Amino acid sequence: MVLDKVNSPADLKALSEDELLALAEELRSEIIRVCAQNGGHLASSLGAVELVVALHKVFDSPRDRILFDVGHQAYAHKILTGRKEVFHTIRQEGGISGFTKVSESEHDAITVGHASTSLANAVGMAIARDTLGEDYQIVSVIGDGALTGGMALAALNVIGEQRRKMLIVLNDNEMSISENVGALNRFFKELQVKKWVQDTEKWGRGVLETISPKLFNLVDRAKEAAKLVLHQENPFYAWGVRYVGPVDGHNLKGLVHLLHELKELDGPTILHIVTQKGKGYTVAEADPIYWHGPPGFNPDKPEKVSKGYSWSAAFGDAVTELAHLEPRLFVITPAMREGSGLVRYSQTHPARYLDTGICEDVAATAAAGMALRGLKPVLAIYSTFLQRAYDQVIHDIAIENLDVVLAVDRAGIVGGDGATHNGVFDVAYLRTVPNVQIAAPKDALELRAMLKEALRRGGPVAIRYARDNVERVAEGSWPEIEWGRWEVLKEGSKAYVLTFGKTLKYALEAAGDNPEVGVVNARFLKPLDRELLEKLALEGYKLVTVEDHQKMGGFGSAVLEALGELGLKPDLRVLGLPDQFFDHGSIPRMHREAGIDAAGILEALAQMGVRVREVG
Ligand code: TPP
Repeated sequence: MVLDKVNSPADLKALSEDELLALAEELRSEIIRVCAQNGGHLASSLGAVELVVALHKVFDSPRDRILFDVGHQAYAHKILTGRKEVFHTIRQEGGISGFTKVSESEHDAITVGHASTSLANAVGMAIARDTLGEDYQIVSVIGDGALTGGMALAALNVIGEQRRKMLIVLNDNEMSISENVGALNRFFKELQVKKWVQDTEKWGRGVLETISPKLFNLVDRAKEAAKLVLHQENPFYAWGVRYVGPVDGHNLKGLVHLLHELKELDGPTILHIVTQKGKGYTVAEADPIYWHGPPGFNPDKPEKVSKGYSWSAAFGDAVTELAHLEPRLFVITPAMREGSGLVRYSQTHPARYLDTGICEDVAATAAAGMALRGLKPVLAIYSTFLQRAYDQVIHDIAIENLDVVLAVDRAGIVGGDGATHNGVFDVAYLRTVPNVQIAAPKDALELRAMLKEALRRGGPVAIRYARDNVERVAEGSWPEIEWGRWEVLKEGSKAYVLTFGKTLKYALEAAGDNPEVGVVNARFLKPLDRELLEKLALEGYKLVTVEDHQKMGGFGSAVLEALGELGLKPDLRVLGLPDQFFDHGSIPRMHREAGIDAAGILEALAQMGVRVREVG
């Protein structure tokens, strides 16, 4: 095995071209083996193997900085940079991260997980390098999906003006998680076609057919489109960035030679490589959407597995039905059709569906524009990615109290993706914004009731739910809900646990059949049910608030503020996530550590003198 000889990029530099080819195949096998075991970003990492090998052959990491946008395609980079022995722990409790992480390795240039940050980081690094009089190269690897992000495009504007030495490798596989979208993406396709048409003319049809019949079919199909661009300027030229490509990103020897050529060029250069997502693994090539980030699988017999009925699916089913009842409903996703449960919706209501690309800010402000002109937009967005659209929520949506529903998915600690993806800030950052209301359903029926009522009432409403499964409900179920009212799920004689969403199950578990402990489904986080809160406090109940969210600024804080305004001081404990980041790992372990699980609730109750069963 060539890989046995490689423990660092320096070892790789000593290999012959043929050994490099063997190494690439061995890396593929290792990535497949470990993803089969742990799950992970399989297809993206398989597509980038040759690129990673070529970069480490030509550049000198960690002196040269190699930045991976999103950082999910860097598995080969991890294996090659001293993490071979621990690669099998990727995304696991105590193991290495699924993304690049500065504190994990000197070879990881940026800590990342959200898309479109690498170019701004790269220009910042180039400025630092030049200001400090240092000399090294900065290479940013960015996918065509990540390049749809406004941050990346705005950074190009700075890069083109600054004209500092850097290399941007555009890894174009025509896929984001789903098919990539946007005008720039169409242009990249046209560039590819243009190149192939030129090659056809140069080499003749026969040669190209034997090289790549698939590409050739595409040329035939897209010749019309090609005519449009053959005589047009390349847009990167206008940006002041040198453009090279498109070239085959799986031709390892070719890549090595080309990168050597580009390595010392001054100013910014874009190398456009064309790759296939899932390369080298038949199922992943055929269905790169499923194999973008599959759970574990049998590598000898890879099959799709059902992950169960998720909150996202429940949301997707609800909006698909609701759109039949509400003709002004319009659903927006920033590049998360699959993750947000919107495949069926997008097929059923294609005219009332928009994928903005990885551009949460545009998604939020487009929702505002739709609401200003009479639509009822629902923006389906992960809690962690909504962070990218905070100003848009305030400035474009909330000030004019526009009718925009935010369907906030993946709320709480998410597990394998780690600190960059935990949805643990949204209650805090949303509840400070005037006009924004926040609800959190306990089940799919409540989700439906909240969605319907949010659309009826208008104004900005965030409905938050976890990365979890939920019980499926019958089509056509549209129960009513009393807006702003909490629900007492269990009466207690001495104490009440106030919580919502995922942690309700912990509260019910802790309460069990203990007559002293009651449980409230605090399903409205803003406004709170002040009437019930006041009643419980006045009647002398001890209170415990629980949330899978930062303690600071969250639900417990809101309860304390309300009690403070009412001049009430019940015996109260606030349970939530402490002032720290949680890395990837086991959700129950992190909930235990934070003390927000059943045992944590029992501990808090015991401290307040409530009789509870043995705390284990
Ligand atoms: N929004 C942000 C800000 N960050 C994210 N990581 C995502 C959404 C979710 N996401 C992760 S990877 C990805 C998306 C949308 C697609 C990236 O596509 P591309 O950059 O082309 O890389 P590929 O996986 O195709 O190699």
